[in-house]
Amino acid sequence: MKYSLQSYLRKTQTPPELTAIFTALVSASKKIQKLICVSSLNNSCGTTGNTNIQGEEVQKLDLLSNDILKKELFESGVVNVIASEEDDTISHIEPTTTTPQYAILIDPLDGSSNIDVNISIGTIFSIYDSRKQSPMDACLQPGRNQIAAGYILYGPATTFILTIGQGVFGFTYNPLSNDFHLSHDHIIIPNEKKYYSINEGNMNHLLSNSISFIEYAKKQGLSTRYVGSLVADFHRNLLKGGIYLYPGLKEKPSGKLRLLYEGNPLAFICEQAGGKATDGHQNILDITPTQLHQRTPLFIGNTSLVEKISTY
Ligand code: P6P
Repeated sequence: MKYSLQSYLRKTQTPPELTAIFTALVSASKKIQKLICVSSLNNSCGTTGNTNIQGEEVQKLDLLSNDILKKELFESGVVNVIASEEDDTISHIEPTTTTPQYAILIDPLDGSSNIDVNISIGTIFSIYDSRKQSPMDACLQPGRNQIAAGYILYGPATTFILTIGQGVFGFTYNPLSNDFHLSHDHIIIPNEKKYYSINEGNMNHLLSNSISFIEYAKKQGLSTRYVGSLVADFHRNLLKGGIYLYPGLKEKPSGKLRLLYEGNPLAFICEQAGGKATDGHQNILDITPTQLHQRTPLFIGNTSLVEKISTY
């Protein structure tokens, strides 16, 4: 049996506080995965009838996942502040010990509109040191300051992708051992570019640079793949080569995706795998956030494809 996530963290001498956070995320992901598998059987799928601060319909599993993640992370004893897509503002506790404290930013269940149609969805997380700032300022750091980041993809397999700044590694859940085992040792985005991912239904709302890029991508023979779950589209392009685009639109110049818990963690992962992420002008990781839920255009994947956008 390949390294478990825990044994891999020990082998790489991951700091014990980070190991505690990953242990909490593993525990939460096992619970979330089980809920997803039976959601259509126990009425936990569908919407709550409410909309969140994003103005999006809240799926029941969004809230259940959010609650599970926050409970596990705060119980780790090393997290003092959490920002979530599902919460209007931060949740924080006064540190009870002198051990390093961390801020975690999460998209509890990205792509949750796909739950009811059995398409892959995921939890995205971003980790910062929170000892030197107020709880809110700790969450508003540029992506470059991330200590670690990753996502758990709930698909045909449940895969935990992470980086602590020393490359990107993937661990896949084995129901027989009830544990995650190393399955992707040091992911590097392939030079061959296979896919471009964009909602072409927005064609009439796209700015000229995105339209020009789509034409370029077609001429280059890239295939289009778009499942409506950022984490799934990103993961496929990370492993196979390609680019995901959610650009600014004529009516929404900042686009749809959120900088803090979608753009930054995936940009950190992508850069660690040899790729790049920009907002069309600057590296995502260099943006200094001003608001928890601020949105950003996102172009992420092979460096050559991402930089091509900036030429338009
Ligand atoms: P659209 C899901 O709500 C999400 O945030 C991403 O996971 C996904 O890529 C995108 O929105 C889909 O948005 O406008 O294409 O339906």
